[in-house]
Amino acid sequence: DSAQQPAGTSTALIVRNETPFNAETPAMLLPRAVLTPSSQFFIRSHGEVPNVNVQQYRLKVGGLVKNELLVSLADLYRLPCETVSATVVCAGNRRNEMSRISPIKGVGWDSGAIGNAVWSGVKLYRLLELAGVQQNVRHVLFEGLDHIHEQQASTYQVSIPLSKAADPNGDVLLAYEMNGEPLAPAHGFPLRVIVPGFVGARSVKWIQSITLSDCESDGMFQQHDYKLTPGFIDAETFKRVWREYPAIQEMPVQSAICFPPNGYKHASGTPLTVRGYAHSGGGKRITRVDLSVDGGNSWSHSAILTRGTSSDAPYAHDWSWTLWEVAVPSLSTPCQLACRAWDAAGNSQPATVDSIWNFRGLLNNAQHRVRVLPSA
Ligand code: MTE
Ligand code: MO
Repeated sequence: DSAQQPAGTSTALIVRNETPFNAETPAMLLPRAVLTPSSQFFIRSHGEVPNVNVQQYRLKVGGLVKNELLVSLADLYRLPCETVSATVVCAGNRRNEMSRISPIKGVGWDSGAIGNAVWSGVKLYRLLELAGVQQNVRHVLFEGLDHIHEQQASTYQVSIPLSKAADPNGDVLLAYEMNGEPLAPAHGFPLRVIVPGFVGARSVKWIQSITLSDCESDGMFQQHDYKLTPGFIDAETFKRVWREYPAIQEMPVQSAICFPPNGYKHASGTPLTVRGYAHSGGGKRITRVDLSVDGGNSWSHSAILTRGTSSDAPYAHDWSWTLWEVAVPSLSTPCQLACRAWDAAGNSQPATVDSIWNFRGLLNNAQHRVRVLPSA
């Protein structure tokens, strides 16, 4: 097993796929620290980790630009270095709960395909200014060096809107450091994109080119995967109707109970501290997390929040998750705990997984439920 374990990654990770290596953080470890240790940070890769020669490495910035750029790492290190604290979350986080309703193809994740880190590097808008954006540009395309397993010949390609990419306060970063250390190979060494507030799929690792364009990426991860569909669309139907659905960009509001785990045994009538995370897309601040001890029939507790974004920045810049805890003075068991978060736009989570089930198992942000059993 350890033969497959990439360098610098913790053996505590739950391996979901060996080749390519995909693994999640045991949810119980997540609320321990606002910054997820890099070694415990989940890994989602669609292909093998590419071997990069740092001397020869050049990032290409091209497409509809006034001056095409070929940027070495040394060039990047000479530009202003900025640090952004941001959560990365996979669109498939919590897919396993959807698979229990009806089987789904895709990596099986519990609630640990999420992590929060500080990322350092050069803001993308600076490179866009250096390259000169032509007037008809609407999208910024990213291409990784890796070759994806699902489509042997193709590299990993996605895009984000120019409005996000070119906004200095959008904080899109070309990051060479994670938590104050050089990126690990599995997390995108030597350079990756971080698109705060967007689905993890847009934060392209091992970035080799940035292309300015009047249209979106035509890559499969922009057009055919990572789209949210209604429950009545199946894989076959989707092959005809994929154009009708937009690519997922900003994440919805989300929260999960990380402790206790499902099926935890607890002496009835004694205190229990419940812990978890909450996060919303687009930088929207988490304003509240509610806890229910009766499966969501009533919401009896408000959580104490620990924000991952330390500044008092206005509502649109909370890129980091919020950790939360509720000390329940006396919990009668058996019971079902449920949590729901609210964000600054007043969004909250759907009550049931059934109501948002989709054939790809994406964006499961239903209220998270955990059963607690009496101890013997
Ligand atoms: N970038 C490249 N080049 N190749 C990939 O397969 N996976 C994406 C994104 N960037 C991916 C990629 C997905 S789906 C997610 S969720 C995040 O990387 C995961 O980032 P992490 O592995 O650092 O946690
Ligand atoms: Mo992902």
